[in-house]
Amino acid sequence: MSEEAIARAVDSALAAIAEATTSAEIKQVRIAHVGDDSPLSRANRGIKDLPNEKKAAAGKLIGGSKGRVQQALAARSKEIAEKEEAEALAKDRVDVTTAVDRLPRGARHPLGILQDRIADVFVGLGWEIAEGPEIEAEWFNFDALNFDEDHPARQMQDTFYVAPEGSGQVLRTHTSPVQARTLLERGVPLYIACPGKVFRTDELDATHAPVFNQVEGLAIDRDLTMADLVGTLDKVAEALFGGKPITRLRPSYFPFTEPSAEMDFRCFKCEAKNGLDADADPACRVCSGTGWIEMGGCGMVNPAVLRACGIDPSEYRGFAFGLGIERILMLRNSVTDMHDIVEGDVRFSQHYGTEI
Ligand code: FA5
Repeated sequence: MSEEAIARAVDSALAAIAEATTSAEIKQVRIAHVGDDSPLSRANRGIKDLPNEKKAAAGKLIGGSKGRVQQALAARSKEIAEKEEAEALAKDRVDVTTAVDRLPRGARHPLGILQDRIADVFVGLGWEIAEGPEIEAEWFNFDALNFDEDHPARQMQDTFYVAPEGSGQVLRTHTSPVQARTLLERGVPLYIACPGKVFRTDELDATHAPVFNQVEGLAIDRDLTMADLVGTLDKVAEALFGGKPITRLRPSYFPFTEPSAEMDFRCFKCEAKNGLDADADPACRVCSGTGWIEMGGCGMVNPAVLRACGIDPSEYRGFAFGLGIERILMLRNSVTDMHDIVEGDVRFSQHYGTEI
């Protein structure tokens, strides 16, 4: 290849490089002008066929020419890459002021909201909120509450025992152990409410769950009577269900209260506002036509419990009650199936709105 031909090859390569505007074009220019089949590469391969005395000069010329083309290629490639990147960034620009699809909003579970609301009711009455552990000593869960050694509630079908056998620990089956704990810790007089989780070996069905919530109430003072218990329950019912709810107590039995009662609220859905059973709506789905809704157990604290906690029952007495919070939620908001409460589908929680 003559010197002129090499100069022409260089000129034509530099012109092609200058004209290329995209990375695809510059790639083609590279193949055409410095690729294996390009005039300069062919000339390079031809050096070996030249007479020895011409080889050095030819090598210098061709190598230098190819070097110039490659430098120009590198410079133009860099320009093109920068230009293309700038264009891509401009095209992908995000307008941060544009409205975007939000992540689906979560919701507080209505049980938590109701629990806070119940706690507020008691705080409003001047009571304190107490807490106890969910893994509880058998002594607090049963013995301190006057349960006999062979009380059926101690049997495995009701209680989750914590391994190993004989550990003396259970998952608390009710919030009542908080009674003994707070009596021992805080002394008397005492007015406490304790909302919290409890555990029983119940199957999950429309009205039962193995893990559910109760709120315990305990008031111990010098002159408390059943009338104070009824007055307190009326206040709680009024705060939770609105209006002037009517409550009734039915005789019952709990080892830790004497006398004991089941507490019913007059059905808030029926028209039976006068408290007469005959007024109940036989078709009412909330109370099954009875006119009454069972809310929990209550009674005057058994002197044996006070004695177990070092309190003189001739000086102090009081009342206690335990309400099922799921039960309150079901009745208050017409939830017909416990599964909806425990399954954790956010759509269930969402329509309660969020109260902080
Ligand atoms: C008790 O647990 C007593 N500790 C209540 C008490 C406290 C009585 C203080 C006297 C003084 P009971 O086992 O009846 O009582 O449960 C109380 C409430 O918990 C029931 O009325 C019901 O509303 C709720 N409950 C019981 N078992 C379940 C369950 N498996 N799922 C959901 N709620 C339940």
